[in-house]
This record gives sequence, C-alpha cells and structure tokens, in this order.
Amino acid sequence: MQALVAVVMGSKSDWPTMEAAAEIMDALKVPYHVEVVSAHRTPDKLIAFAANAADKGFKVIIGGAGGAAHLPGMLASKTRLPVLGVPVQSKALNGLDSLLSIVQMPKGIAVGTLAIGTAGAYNAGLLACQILATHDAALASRLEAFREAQTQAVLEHPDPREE
Ligand code: RP5
Repeated sequence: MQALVAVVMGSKSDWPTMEAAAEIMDALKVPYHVEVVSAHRTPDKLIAFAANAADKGFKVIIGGAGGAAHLPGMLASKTRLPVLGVPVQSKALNGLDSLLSIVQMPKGIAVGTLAIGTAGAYNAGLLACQILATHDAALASRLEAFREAQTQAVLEHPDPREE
C-alpha cells in the first residue's frame, strides 16, 4: 500500500520515541514509511529525501530529532509537504535544546512543532491523520470513533483512585 506519511528521524536511538507516531497511525490504519535520515551525518540523503518526497506520494512528513535538531527545518526547506517536527528528549538538556531548535523557524519556511518526547510523537502521528482526513471520509470516521472512545474512557472512570 502507498505510504502517505514519512516518519524520518535523525538516529536509530530516536525510534523508542518515534514509534509512538507509528502506534497511532497503525490504530487509524494510515500507511506510513519509517527511515533514519540525519541532517548532520547524512546531509545529502536528507536533501534528496525531502526533494523527492512529494513525487513518492507522501502527503505529510514527520521529522523527529534531538539535540541540535535541524532535521525538520531542513526537510521543510526542500519540500512543500507539511512537515511536523518532534523534539526528541535529549540526555543533556531534557529536550529543551531539541524543542528550541525545531520550533524557532525563521519566517517563510514552516514546521509544525509538537511536544517534547513520546506525547509529541504520538500527536504528530495523530495530526498527520487529521490532515489526511480532510480528504478521506473513511479516515475521518475512524478519527471520530477514536476520539469518542477516548472521551468515554475518561467519563466511565472518573475516580482517580481506581486502578
Ligand atoms: C540527533 O542526535 C538524533 O536525532 C538523536 O536524537 C541525537 C543523538 O543521536 P545518536 O548519537 O544516539 O545517534 O541527530
């Protein structure tokens, strides 16, 4: 099946964070591709990947990286596809470095920045699904069902002491 979302990350070490994006896309039955593409270690691959992404049929790119996290911004500079950036939680600065590197894009090249860590990765996957759902009624229905189930799970278990 044609992958609609590309999930790229700077290192294999980012996968434990980025697999949260895969988790929600699996749940919502959205086909995706995952690949390590490093802004610093494989810069030529990064440029080629972003430049060819639209022609390959991707509709959204999710880029996760930590530290001096140039990956999402550099991807965005070479593609018109929406790029969602996930700041991976770094050891040295707890991901604040990653967040600031990704969120502070100069005017003219946009990156949609999510939260630090697995919540951000999960929400990047969710947001990618929401973007695709603007042109996919079946996916829109699955999203509505997901949100309803989430709401019901909270409403049915209001006691915070409950296991
Ligand atoms: C970044 O450097 C990666 O995105 C990763 O978060 C961080 C550390 O990479 P490794 O040294 O674990 O490969 O480029």
